Amino acid sequence: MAAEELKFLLVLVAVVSPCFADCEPSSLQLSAADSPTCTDTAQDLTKLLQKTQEQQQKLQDLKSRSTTDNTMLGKEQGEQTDRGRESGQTVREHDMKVQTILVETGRLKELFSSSEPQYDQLQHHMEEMKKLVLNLETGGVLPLDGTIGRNAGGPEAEATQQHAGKPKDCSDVKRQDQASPDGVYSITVAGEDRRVYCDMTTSGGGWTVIQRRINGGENFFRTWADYRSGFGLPTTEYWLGNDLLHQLTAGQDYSLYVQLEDQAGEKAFAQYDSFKVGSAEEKYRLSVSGYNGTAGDAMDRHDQQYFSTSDMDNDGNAAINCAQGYRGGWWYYRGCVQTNLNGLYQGSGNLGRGVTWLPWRGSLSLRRTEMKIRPKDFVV
Ligand SMILES: [Ca+2]
Repeated sequence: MAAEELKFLLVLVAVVSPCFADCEPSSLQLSAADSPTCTDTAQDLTKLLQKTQEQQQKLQDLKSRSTTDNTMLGKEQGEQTDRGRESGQTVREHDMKVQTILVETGRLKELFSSSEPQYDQLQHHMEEMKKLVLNLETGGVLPLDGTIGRNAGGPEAEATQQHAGKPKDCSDVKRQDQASPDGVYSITVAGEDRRVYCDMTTSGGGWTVIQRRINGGENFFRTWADYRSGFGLPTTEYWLGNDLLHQLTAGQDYSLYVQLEDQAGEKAFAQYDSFKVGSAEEKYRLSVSGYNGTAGDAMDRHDQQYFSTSDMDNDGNAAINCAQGYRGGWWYYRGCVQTNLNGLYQGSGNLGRGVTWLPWRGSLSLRRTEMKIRPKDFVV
């Protein structure tokens, strides 16, 4: 703008100079209108003065607008700073909320972990209650859980079992108390406490149930790891676990009792004098012999076989995976099955992959099965 002002002043001087040069000062003062040249010049001068004033006004306007803009800019900057401050404050508030939520989540996790045993206990009691109701409805077909009777007396009743020494199996429980009813008891094997179902009545009692199917509520088509550690509930359907089977039968000679019931409610049994399960390194190899019973000897073909699951094929048949084909975990042999007690629970269906005992009911799936073991030297 300063350059434009300077240019304007130079033009002004250039225009006015001839006027002063051409006109006498007196004539300019007294009768400028008399001189045509000076009159024109005066008019030009007036216009230029007006333009000057206009330019000055414009300059003034621009200055004041600039000031206004600066003021507004300052104000906006101030507002932005405020907003930034507010934004920072909001982020801090969010951070604090997130921290609070994390602390609360941790507390809930802790609470949940500490509640798990109570939850398991409640779940167990619920199963017991369901069973009691079922018993009442069916007129006492299912055996009652002995722990209900024992726990009815409170902690004192539980202590009675413990003070008498920790039982390693159901035969110990029976020895400690001949009046022990059928039901769930705690046993201790290799320092590990486990809850198992004890059959205290069949053929003198003292049987530790290692497998049971009653209603198809439990999935038995499981992995090597599941069969190793065991699964299910002792009150309903379960597999004790291959590690525990090995630990129990490695230290003492055991017998096996297999109880079967078909869809019509017909019953049969198979008893074996000797039953042993090898270690994990031995792929839980089965040794079973000395049959007697009414169901026929289906285990004979499974004797000396390794345990197999769908994810661990030890069946000796290179062409197929028996565990996968027969949907279970078992001591499958080269021809797969003579019995498949851990197969699919199929009710009255017959798909050939069911809970079978071929010498008795062919490939018809059974309704109830129980495998239970007891030391060979147990005196009835
Ligand atoms: Ca195979």
